[in-house]
Amino acid sequence: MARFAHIADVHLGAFRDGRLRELNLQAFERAMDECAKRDLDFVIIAGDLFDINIPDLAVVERAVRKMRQLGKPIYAVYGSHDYSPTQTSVIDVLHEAGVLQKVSSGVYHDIEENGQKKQKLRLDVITDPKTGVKITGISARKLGLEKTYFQDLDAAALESLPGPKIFVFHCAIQEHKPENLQRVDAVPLSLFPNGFDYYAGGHVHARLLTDGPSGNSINGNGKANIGKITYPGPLSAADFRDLEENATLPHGFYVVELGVDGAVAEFVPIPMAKIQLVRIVADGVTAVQANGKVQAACLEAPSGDVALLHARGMLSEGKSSDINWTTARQTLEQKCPIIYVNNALETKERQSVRIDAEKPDAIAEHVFRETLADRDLPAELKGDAGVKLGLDLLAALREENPGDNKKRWDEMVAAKAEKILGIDH
Ligand SMILES: [Mn+2]
Repeated sequence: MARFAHIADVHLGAFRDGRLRELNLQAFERAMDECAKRDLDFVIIAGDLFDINIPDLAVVERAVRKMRQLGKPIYAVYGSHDYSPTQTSVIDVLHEAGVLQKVSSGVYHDIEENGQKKQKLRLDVITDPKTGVKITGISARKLGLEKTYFQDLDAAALESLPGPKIFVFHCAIQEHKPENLQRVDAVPLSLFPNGFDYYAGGHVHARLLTDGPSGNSINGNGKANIGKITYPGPLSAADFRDLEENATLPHGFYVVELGVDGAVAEFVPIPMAKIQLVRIVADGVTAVQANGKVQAACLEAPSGDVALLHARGMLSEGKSSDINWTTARQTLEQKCPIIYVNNALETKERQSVRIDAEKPDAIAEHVFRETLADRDLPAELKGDAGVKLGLDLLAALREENPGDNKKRWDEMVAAKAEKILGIDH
């Protein structure tokens, strides 16, 4: 019936180190080559094709060349990284240029439910011209606001569509959250429309493949017919954590065969690089001893393309800057040309603050408090008052742009900020 690729979280343009950025880009090029080799009908990109909404044009050029070469339809949603509420995204540009097609547009309309008028979101559905497969989906929005789209979704309209059909999304699912993301915002399965043959996910940087309709994927609203839910995980890597995982578990994408009996997915690994982990735990030792451990670990490290040097622990004496990182790097460079240092060593005097990294509000509050404490400021900008002011201003900036008019939105934010600051005109 149809054969397609399901790719997600490519994060083209990620990494400050140009060599890592290049490896990430090459992984995408190789993935496109794999798609060409397999003569697929189309490709689905479930968000975060790019690392930011306006990436470096050299990166865009390379990606576009490869997508054009493939010559197959590419259907995509925005991810949390390449979406912007106020600016145009590269995804919009590529959509207008015909390089890919966005599959997440829709309009709100009135419907009557149990005698009550309600506003419901009706999604546009694209039909792939060659296979007749119907594709629709929901993009990421800022700060997990895509949940409201799911809540407003006119699911009945989608469920009554004859198949085969694919639902593309970029968010975590409550029932399928990996352990390290337990506190992250997620959408429950009960808000997903039923009856799709394949649910192509992105956002969660961990691979997942559920059983599909015959398996255990009964969703929360009592209807059992929910198809395969899949996250391919990152195509290569976008940060230290991805690289760390990629050292032992190959990343890649899914090739899916959509037949009368449902979807069968095969994982296609895309080796990114030979990654060596150099882990040092220096708990309760002095900085001098820790330095010994770091240097020894670097000497013992095997060769590869990328070395991840990860040092953690609480030093009993001295500070992490006492460690000779330059020598450690030089030793590693003999064996791995690319080095990524993650120095998480702590000292008692200046213990880095452990806060719930999944809650942006707590982080913002903490950062304001710390920053304000160190500064010479008038009393009304210090302490709780200063923190509140900072948080209020941040909230005004975070608000979504309801329309396309950037200038009007800028003025709206400025007016709100003036009100918070008590500035009168
Ligand atoms: Mn991502």
